[in-house]
Amino acid sequence: MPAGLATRLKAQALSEGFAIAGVARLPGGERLRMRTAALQRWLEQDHQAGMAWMHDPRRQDATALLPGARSVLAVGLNYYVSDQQKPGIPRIARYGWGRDYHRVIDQRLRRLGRWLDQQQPDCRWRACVDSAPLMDKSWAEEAGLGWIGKNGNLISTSHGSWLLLGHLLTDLELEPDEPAKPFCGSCSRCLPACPTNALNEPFVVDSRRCIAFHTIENRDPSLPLPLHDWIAGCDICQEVCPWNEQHARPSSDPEVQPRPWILSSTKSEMMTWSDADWSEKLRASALRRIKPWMWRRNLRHLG
Ligand code: B12
Ligand code: SF4
Ligand code: SF4
Repeated sequence: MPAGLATRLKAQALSEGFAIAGVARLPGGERLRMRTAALQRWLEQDHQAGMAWMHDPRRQDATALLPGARSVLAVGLNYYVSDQQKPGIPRIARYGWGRDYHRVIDQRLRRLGRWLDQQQPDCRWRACVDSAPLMDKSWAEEAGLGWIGKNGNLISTSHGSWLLLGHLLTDLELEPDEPAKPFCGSCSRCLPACPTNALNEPFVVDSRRCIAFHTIENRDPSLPLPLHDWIAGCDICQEVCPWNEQHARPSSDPEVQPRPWILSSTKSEMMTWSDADWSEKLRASALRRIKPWMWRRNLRHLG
């Protein structure tokens, strides 16, 4: 392996617009085995609610996604912007304000993969963003990007938790980074801040009680809990985190800048939008996962 390839790959990742990058070696250390066991426990306790795909066995074995995989590059896209939604309007979580992060991260990871091809022509790689069954947060933690906080999000000391994650698996043996150390310490602010008690146990998100799950994933015509002003995802447990208060850095990346309608549209305006209007507003957005009828259901549920 050419000396310093991992260092150059991480530098290349930053030049692609990622805020942070690190490398881990498969199969990962003891903590990754604990995370895999925690995932199994989470599934057994039905915390995945209706998300049947969470049972995919490949999630517990990264080599199943790329046979012969030896290393993984973990990257974080900073999606924090200084804009705020107008007070009193239905709330939409920040991860959905800009262009669909799956597309943004995937395109950038593929460019990194092609760069790797030039450095090491016989190598193999695979880009994974969220929809690929990989334990994104656990691998990012292993690659030193940050730790999994008590609110269930990966937090970095440099950017807080406003990071969307992606991975590039490769069969190359890259020099790994140190796994991240946890820095929640004695803080537990996020736990009582969750208005629906989805964080009953630190680190464990019970999707059945999580507003993000119900607004985005629940396909039932009615919802079992109050949405506390949210109609698409929920950022409460991140907003209260001191690491975000102190370390969120507004990004100038054009891909994460908010669509104006998200910052200003009222409930009554949104209720008049047709399916075609929603489709237009949600072009190339991660929020497209929420179908027009679900937006209306969520809006009605606000009361
Ligand atoms: C399923 C899923 C959801 C579900 C379940 C949430 C969850 N936390 O698992 C729902 C729909 C609710 C959801 C919501 C959100 N999600 Co989501 N989601 C995922 C997905 C697809 C899988 C996550 C997963 O494996 N969950 C299973 C459980 C078992 O894993 P876990 O959360 O890591 O929890 C375990 C660890 O915390 C571990 N653990 C860690 N430390 C410790 C310590 C101890 C002592 C113990 C016992 C356990 C423990 O134990 C936990 C449970 O057993 C990932 C993408 C991916 N492919 O990984 C995105 C992902 C986690 N989501 C993401 C985002 C942005 C969100 C939202 C912020 C969106 C929003 N604003 O609405 C919310 C946040 C809700 C929250 N508080 O976590 C990002 C997170 C980025 C980051 N910086 O962490 C990801 C990584 C997507 C991405 N590619 O960027 N999500
Ligand atoms: S996203 Fe909202 S509902 Fe879900 S755990 Fe965090 S605060 Fe609770
Ligand atoms: S609010 Fe406190 S306990 Fe919760 S994730 Fe942030 S630092 Fe950790």
